Amino acid sequence: MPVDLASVHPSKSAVLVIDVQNDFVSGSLAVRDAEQIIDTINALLTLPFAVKIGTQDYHPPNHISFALNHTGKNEFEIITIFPPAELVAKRKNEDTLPALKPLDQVLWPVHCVQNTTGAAFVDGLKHECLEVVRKGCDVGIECYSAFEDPWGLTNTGLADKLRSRGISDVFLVGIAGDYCVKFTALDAKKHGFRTFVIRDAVKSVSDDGTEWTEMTKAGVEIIDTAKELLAS
Ligand code: VGL
Ligand code: ZN
Repeated sequence: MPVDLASVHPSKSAVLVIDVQNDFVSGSLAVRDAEQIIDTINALLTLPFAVKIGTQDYHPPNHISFALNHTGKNEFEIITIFPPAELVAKRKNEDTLPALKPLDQVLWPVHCVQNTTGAAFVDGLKHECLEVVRKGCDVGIECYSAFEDPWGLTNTGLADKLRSRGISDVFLVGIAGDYCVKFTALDAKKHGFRTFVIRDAVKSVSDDGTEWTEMTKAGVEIIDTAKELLAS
């Protein structure tokens, strides 16, 4: 069903440009054809969104998601990770809360290391207008979502930032559709934002397309092409 864009107000809308960084476009974790969405994203950034955010995956060199940091493990193998005890202990009323479950973690090539070119926005992206939000900065925590880690132990402040600026609707574009875009969209919805993902401004690692079904089921609205917004 086509999305009713007449109900969208730019003054209450934010665009979230997810992880358009060198390593995901031409570097160690390059997503196929990712360079093809840059012009579309730049065109969207000319629209009068009240808030324009650019997220960066931003890992320390010893990050838990890097295969290199796990002796005897290969890239793309899956391991089980546990919530870091020192962060769990800091939870308010920890003794009354349900235990946090271990999670599967894909082991990635080293990517988006803090203060490296790989972590920088790609040159072609018109990023001067973007407010930067960084995630994955803690050694022991993977954080695909630009809002918070999967255990809710750390958060980037993005939800509060958007709320304090009167944002009700968010539009997501970027990389990777099946990781950071998907998890950010699901969290945006969970936080109560009307959430749109612009399909032709997203590239995924896998091409099975399951992320689109998953997002739709969660109430995320998919806009097939940026042209629908650029023309409205
Ligand atoms: C991402 C894999 C590892 C992403 C981040 O930005 O989608 N994917 N870290
Ligand atoms: Zn990462």
